[in-house]
This record gives sequence, structure tokens and C-alpha cells, in this order.
Amino acid sequence: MSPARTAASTLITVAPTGAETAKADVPALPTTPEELVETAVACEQAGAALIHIHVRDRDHRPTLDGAFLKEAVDGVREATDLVVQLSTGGAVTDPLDKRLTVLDADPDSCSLTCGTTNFGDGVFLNPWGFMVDLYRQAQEREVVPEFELFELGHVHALRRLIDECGLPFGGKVHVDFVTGVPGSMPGTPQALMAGVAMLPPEVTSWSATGIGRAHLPIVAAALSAGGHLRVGMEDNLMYAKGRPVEHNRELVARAAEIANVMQRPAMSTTEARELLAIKDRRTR
Ligand code: KMH
Ligand code: ZN
Repeated sequence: MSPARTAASTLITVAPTGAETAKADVPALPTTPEELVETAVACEQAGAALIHIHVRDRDHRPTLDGAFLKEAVDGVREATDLVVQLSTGGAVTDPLDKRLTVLDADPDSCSLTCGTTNFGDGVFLNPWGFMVDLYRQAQEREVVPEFELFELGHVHALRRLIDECGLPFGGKVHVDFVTGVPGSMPGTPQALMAGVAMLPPEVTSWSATGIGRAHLPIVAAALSAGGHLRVGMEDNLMYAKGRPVEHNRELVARAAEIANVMQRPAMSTTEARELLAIKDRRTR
């Protein structure tokens, strides 16, 4: 990607829930369908244009159950104009074949992690065959993947994926650097810039997120380098030292404020749909 193609505005993705934090530990985490929709509406108003969803069951545990996924997709789609992205990463304990069923819920977009990585004490498995199966399924169903890059090796694997399978539905290639996962790529501007420098020319936009303490430094680094942002309680539970996040809206609003100061204001959902070449599945 050439710096000349830096966007004038900023795509803000919110990842409100994730699969790692227990509701009992963080009651502010949106885990019910009602909380998810309320969060989506509030975050859209605060400047988000895309939502990355992990679904929980009625006991607030992570699930890939199709009925829960469909309920989440339909609920957010009815209440907002956000681009609806489902996680295909799930939790580290989720089996690969179950993760391949996520697209049955008909999201606009899906995450697609470009390789296996350390994930704290666990291993987040993404073997080559799984990546190819998921990518081909997304192409067939006209779902736009967001390529998740946790490691520099994942950038190289993206090159191989494009060579072997071609471009995604719509022809745009959007990637997200997930930095600061313990044991994976560190959440530093230096590591992020190394990844950006390696991006294949087919990449049309990139965003970044920093886990935990890396959150704000990565916001600043990504904006400075022409990237887009992902924020949310999946990645960061602290608004500041000693001050927990009370609502995902706060993280989105702060990201939008910083983007505004950097003269790259938050992108509308219409602009985001164009940027990512999203097929219109809206019902309202
Ligand atoms: N929960 C992580 C194991 C994704 O959503 O695609 C995987 C993850 C990535 O969050
Ligand atoms: Zn996720």
C-alpha cells in the first residue's frame, strides 16, 4: 500500500465483547442480545461504522451456536447501519469445523486470521487448510473477510492466500493488525510499522488494535501512519489507569475524538460500506 492512498477519514471498528472475559468479572461487558444491540446503537452514534461480534449464550459463555449468531446479526442489522462482522476466531477452545459454520448466519463480514499464534497461555489455531476453506466459503457467500494479522508471518501468509485464492468478494482487501496479545506481535509502533511495510500491494485498507496497555499507543500510531482503528472491550477493559471502561461507547468516542484532532474524522457507515465493498443485506 502506498502512503498516498491514506484515507481522509477513519474507519472505527468496535469489538465490544470478545470471548475471553467473564461477565461475572466485568458486568459492563455486553453479553445478552439486548446489551449487544444497545451497545451497537450507542457505538454507531459515537462514531463506529463496523462491529466485530462474538456471541454469548444465556449463561454469558462464548458460543458459536447458529441461532445465537443469527439473533445477533439480525438484531444489530435491524437497529443500526453498522457493517456486521462475525468473529470466526471464537474462543481458543472452539473446534475448527464449528468455526466454519459461522457464515451460515449471513454476516456482512467475517474475521479471518492468517495463521496460528500464541494466545496468552493458549494457542489460537488457524492452519492453512482452515484458512483456505473459510476464505473460499466467504467468497462464495459474498461475505467480505477482514484479515486478522497477529504476527508478521501472518502478513506473509496473506500474500500466499491471495496468490492461491484470489481477491475477496468486492475486490477490496482490508486487514487488521491485532497487537499486544501475550506471546504474539507486541503492541508497539515499531512492530506495527514493520507489518505495514510488509503489506501486499493488493491491500486497500488497514486498521490496528492494541490489547490492554497498547490500546492508546496503537491508536496514535495507526492514525499517524494512515491506518484505521479497532477499539472495544474485547481488547481493552481499562479506560485509564485505575478507571475501568464503563461502556464500549467511551472507547469509540475517545477514538473518534483523537481521529478528529488528527484531521481524519470518523467515517460514516456509508463510507465504510464503500471502503470495504460490502454487499447490502440491510432490511430497513
Ligand atoms: N478470541 C480469540 C481466540 C477473531 O475474532 O477472529 C480469537 C479472536 C479473533 O478474537
Ligand atoms: Zn474477536
